[in-house]
Amino acid sequence: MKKILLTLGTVAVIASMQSCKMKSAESAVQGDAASKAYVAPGKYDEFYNFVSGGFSGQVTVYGLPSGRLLKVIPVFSLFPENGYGYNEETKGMLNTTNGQVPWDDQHHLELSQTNGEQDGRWLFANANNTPRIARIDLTTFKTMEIIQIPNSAGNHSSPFITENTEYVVAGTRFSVPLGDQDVPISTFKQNFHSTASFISVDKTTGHMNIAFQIVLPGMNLDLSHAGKGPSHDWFFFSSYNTEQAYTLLEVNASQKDKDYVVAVNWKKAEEYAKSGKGKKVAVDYAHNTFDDDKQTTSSVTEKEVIMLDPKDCPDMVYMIPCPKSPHGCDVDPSGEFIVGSGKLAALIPVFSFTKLTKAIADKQFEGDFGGIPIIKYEAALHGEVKKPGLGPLHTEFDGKGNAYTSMFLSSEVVKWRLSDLQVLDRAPTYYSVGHLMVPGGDTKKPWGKYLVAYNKITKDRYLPTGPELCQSAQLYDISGDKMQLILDFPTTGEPHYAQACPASLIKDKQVKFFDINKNHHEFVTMGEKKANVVRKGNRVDVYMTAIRSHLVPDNIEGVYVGDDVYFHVTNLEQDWDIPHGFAIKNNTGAELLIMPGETVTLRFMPQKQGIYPYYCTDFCSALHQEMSGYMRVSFPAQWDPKLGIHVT
Ligand code: RUQ
Ligand code: CUA
Repeated sequence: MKKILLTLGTVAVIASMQSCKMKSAESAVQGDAASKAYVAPGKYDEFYNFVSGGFSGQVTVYGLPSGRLLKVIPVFSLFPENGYGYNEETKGMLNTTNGQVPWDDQHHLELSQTNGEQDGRWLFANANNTPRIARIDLTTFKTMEIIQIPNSAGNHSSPFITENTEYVVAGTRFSVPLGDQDVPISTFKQNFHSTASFISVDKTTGHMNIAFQIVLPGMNLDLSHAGKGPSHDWFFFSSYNTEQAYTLLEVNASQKDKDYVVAVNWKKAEEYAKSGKGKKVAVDYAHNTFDDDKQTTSSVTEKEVIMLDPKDCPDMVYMIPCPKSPHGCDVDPSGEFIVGSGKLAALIPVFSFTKLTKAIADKQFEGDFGGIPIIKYEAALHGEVKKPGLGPLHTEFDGKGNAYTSMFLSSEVVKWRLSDLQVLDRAPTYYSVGHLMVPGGDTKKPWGKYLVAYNKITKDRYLPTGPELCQSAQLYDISGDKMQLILDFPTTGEPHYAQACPASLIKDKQVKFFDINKNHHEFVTMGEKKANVVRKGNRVDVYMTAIRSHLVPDNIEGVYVGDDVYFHVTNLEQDWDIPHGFAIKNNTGAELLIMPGETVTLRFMPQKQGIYPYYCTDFCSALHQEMSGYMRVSFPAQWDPKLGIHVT
């Protein structure tokens, strides 16, 4: 009971702190801020900033330092703007073993790395709710692959990656029984487990595969990061609810003074998996891949996973005590320091990898958790950052020996030094900051110039928009000793983690259009002369072309109510930034947006007779308004399979 009172007291203090800050919000911005964030019209931003969309399920791309929104990349949610998840080619991307799941909660992003540095090839994104990981290609900004994670729920500590993108990981936030068993919830301790899945990434194609899953006791794995340099072989996960509560978590999962950072030696795990130490377990999970050549998603159900039990695999997993319900789990650029941010703790513990390995060698253990050795707290500890602020969540690094931690409760970013753990500076955020991001700030080579705070609450920062106000990002210049707030910009959905890299890593690799000669779509139309309407039973395939400023064919007759019509529209353009759109009246799905050289399919089942206009939706030329056609749908009509005709 005492604990609850303490918490309420803290909240009251914070509430009053926040109201003070609202008054000083303006004075926090100095005179030269505008010029620092100013990117003149026609000029490029210095960084791409990829921001998670939270409950929008998508990923957004901003320029930094301007904060200009450049693109929404559809990933886990349907996107009527370009037909993602609606059209025949991409609807398989959202396939799961529970059918098409058209939404998710997208929290964390990781750019692919080579030797611990960003390489600008792929962006990985997690889905929390129906556990999945997506891979986005950064030459097209398209989602190319989504893999479902079995034996998991609340896929939160994901998709963090190793230094050479050997693996992306997926850790379970909501422990569940393995194999979706039907058991009483009260048997949590015996039957519920968390798992850490290691998904291998092919070096050339980026293709993902679940290499193995490590079975861990029931608890909530929260966040993670891979080691680097000396700690290359390791992965670190924060955990909470090691009380193993299954009800009233707010109180019951905050009982212990310390939870754990789970240290996994993934190199060892890899060896165990290869040498047959794991169990092959039957599972079902969807694996969806977009085939560039056929321009279509292939979706398969995978049937097996290798599971490793720490009991059979010595020296693979250790627990490091960490105060108190840690959230962020961040590794500094040298790979020596592991920062656990206990969201209910009044300090920030920093662990030393050197000490950790020594503690393991010297067997400095204090019991076990579910059979996994617990390393003595002091034995692995580099030191504690004292009085950093309230509610530490996430830490990023600038590559100059400094760390930046977000403080959710006291609404501030705190800069501190890794070597002596001294607090150097603090800057208010408006308000309740969640994640932080320094470009490259979780890699070996942070770019260090800016820091972005992604805030949960905006209150008085923008023009009000009804009951829900936008979430927001705030950009700080961190090139000097003191952090300087230079810009606010609103975000889409709820931003969690983000990544940013220099524009030069990506901008010159952009695909400008797809080579029409390499289009091997099953229903491609190679030139207007090939445009055609083909009937098979009640299925009608329209082979259509689009080029400025007409659609071919533009008159279609002989379609009947009850027909199943597929418009396969090939954009014949071979020029940058000339997509054509396609929509037909009363179509119940979304439009198509067809990139130059691409073929995309809209399925339409007319319910009533009449004339259905269709048109290009993207203003593509001066004669865009002329880019349209008519389809006549006749009634009544029933396909007589014996006669092979429609009968009235
Ligand atoms: S979690 S702040 Cu996924 Cu920290 Cu969002
Ligand atoms: Cu094509 Cu408008």
